[in-house]
Amino acid sequence: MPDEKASPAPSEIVVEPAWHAAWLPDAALAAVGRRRVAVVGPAEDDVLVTVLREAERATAAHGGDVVDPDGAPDLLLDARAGGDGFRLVRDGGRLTVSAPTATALLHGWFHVVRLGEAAFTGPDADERHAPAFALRVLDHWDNVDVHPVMGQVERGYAGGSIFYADGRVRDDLSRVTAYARLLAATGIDRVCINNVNVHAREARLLTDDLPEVARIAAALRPYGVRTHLAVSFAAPMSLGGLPTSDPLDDDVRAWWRAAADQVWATIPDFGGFVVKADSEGQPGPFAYGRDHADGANLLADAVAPHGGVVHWRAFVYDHTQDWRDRSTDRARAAYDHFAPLDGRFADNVVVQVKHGPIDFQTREAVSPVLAGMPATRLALELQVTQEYTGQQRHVCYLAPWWSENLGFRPWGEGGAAVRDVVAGRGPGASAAVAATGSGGIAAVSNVGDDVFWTGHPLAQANLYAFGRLAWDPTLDPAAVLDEWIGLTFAGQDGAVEPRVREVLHAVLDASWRTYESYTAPLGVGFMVRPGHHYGPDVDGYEYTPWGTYHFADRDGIGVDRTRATGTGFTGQYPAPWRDVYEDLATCPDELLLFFHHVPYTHVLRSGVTVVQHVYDTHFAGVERVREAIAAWESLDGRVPSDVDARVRERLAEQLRSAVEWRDQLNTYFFRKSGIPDTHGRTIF
Ligand code: GCW
Repeated sequence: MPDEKASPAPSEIVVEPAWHAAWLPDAALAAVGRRRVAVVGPAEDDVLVTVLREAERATAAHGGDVVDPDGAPDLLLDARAGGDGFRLVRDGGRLTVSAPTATALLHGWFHVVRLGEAAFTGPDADERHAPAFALRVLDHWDNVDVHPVMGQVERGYAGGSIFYADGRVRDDLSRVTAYARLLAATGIDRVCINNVNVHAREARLLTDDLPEVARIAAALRPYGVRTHLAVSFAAPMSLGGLPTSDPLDDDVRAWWRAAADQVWATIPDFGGFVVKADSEGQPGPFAYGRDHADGANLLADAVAPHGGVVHWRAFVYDHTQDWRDRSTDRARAAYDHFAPLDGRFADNVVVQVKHGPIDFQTREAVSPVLAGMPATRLALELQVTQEYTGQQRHVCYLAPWWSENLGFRPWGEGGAAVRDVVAGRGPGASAAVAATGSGGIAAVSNVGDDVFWTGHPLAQANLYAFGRLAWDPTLDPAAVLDEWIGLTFAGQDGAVEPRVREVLHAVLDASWRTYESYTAPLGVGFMVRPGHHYGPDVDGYEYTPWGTYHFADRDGIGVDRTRATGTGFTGQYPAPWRDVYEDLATCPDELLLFFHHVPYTHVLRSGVTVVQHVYDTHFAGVERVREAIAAWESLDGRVPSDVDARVRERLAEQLRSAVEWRDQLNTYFFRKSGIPDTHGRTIF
């Protein structure tokens, strides 16, 4: 136990006045701020100016200095080098970070910040650091107008939008620049600033509102973050007054080209478009008897002269399904629509695939689309915003789950992993896919105008971890969490009190598994309240058109997706998984109900029956939440009081909600099956 006096009192920890400093409090820059720092490179480059400002800010706060390059700096930051990413050389006490661009140098600067004292005191080194994925995007589901049902930010759990208020782009965008700074410190360099459900008001960002979009781009640019827009496939009609949006119509093609020309004329470093088409009511090429390659290539052609990219989402399924029809399987939809189109997408189209075939569930199989399109640039899409994972009221550190998805090997042990596929290194990758470094990664942001950015202060860890995994998907989630703790909870001297570190690991490391344990069991998914998706409702979606069913009856539960007797979804996987999932004896427990319909008495590979597993995990999950609360409360004054108060409030709600989940799920399955808990615990 360290001396009480050695730990900073909450009042000494610097918190930004208007919003929380997240992982960049001034204290996190203590080590670098104590040094003599020099910056060289093209002085007219906005991002180089940012690097210089960063160095000035850190050294002013901590007693170091910004010096001339030949003034014997401890840290030389040089933006005139060649190669990819940045190079870090430690020679004696002196550190040099060099990069070909100011943005790469900025990423190098934040790498040094992350390392803290170790950056300067470690053994001599010569390292190259480059991102695994060329495209690292955060998607915002922000609306300009408050949507009557979905609000300002669709699936947002952190207040309003940082970009928009009162039906327009905010006048003061300083917070957007602060956001870009946080993102740059993780390695994210692209942001799509509006909802993929493009409503009438938001569609106009593409045309009338371009000057306003340019202001947002200008706010992101100092930190090397490029702007993308979600666009409506029907824009030629709704904005251009054309009678059609048919992708093969000449006037439609000309309209999109002119629109793209205007965008790049206004914002020369604009990134590209994101499209949700023929999905949940959004317009798309199906209306004209065209397919998604026709649709995506239309936009690709328009943005190609400007070096732009089109992120085209594969989240296409029938949301007007009949629950009585057992032959339609939502899990099959993306593969059925997209795999046959492999090879037809232009080189600047990225097909963006949700990690699972259903919808960002706490547990589901990895999408087989990721293994089925070797001649297409694919991106993995994750959800940082916790729509299905506790809505930033529950602690749920998602990096272990994302890491499992990134590391999944669709062709079995020794084969390529998903992270290789989206980097253009999957088996059979076409020359174009390999040459582009493929589609990389994208995720839905969890940020809003809440003082802590993410509602739950500990949900900041998810945003940080997404950025770090986008840079290096092989990082260990616990190590990433450790970095985040080290920066976010740095005391004035830049160090974190060991007890704080220990408790944050205890609360966060296994929190995703805890969440899984008290919610829907064994990969079956959903069981959430319809619409807002918070809290338990086992049959909430069972008789709806959405295609997310569990088929529980008095005898058993689960979705038969086998080739032998079910929907045939297992056949979308290559070997060995098509057979591993097909066979009850080899299907992993955690996905059992995703692939099979089994009796409640079916014995899992773990040795317990399905129904007993439900009882055991739901009782245990609530206990884990109680333990997390006890651990947090033991911190008692070691974290800033505003963070402490917010976390306590959220933990109390998490416990209430976990108890509700436990009791509803246990009671539901007890009533359905009539099978009592072997331990005789209370089930209502
Ligand atoms: O998970 C679902 C959400 C929708 C969202 C959709 C999508 C933006 O419930 O709110 O719409 O996914 O990913 O397009």
